[in-house]
Amino acid sequence: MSVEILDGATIVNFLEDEEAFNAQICDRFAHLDSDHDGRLSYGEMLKELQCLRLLETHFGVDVETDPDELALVYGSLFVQFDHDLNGTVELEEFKSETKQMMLAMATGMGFLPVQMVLEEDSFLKKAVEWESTKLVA
Ligand SMILES: [Ca+2]
Ligand SMILES: [Ca+2]
Repeated sequence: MSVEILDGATIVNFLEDEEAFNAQICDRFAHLDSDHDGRLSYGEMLKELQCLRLLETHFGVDVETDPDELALVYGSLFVQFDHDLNGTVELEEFKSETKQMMLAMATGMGFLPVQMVLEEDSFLKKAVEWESTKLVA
């Protein structure tokens, strides 16, 4: 975990650099796909869903602590990724949904820099790192 300052533009610029974004998506997907069958089951997605949930709490959404409620939240997030409803999340689904979510987040953030606590391997952290390498280059 680290504290970073970012704004909507950081995220949008990162998403627009398709090469950098795709590389991160493939990385993340391979990392989550622990049985290497090329698709993410609910169990494999759970870690990612928990990160997303954590992010939502940054944006003022109530934190549900009831395990049953949480299971419902994760279930509905999973279905949001699983566009063809075949019970697993494929790379393309993972990519397009992650992109949508990050865009929504960027829009919500606007262009005023905000301070956020970021997980080391989260996409937002990658976006910040990506931006700092751009600035140095
Ligand atoms: Ca898998
Ligand atoms: Ca699917």
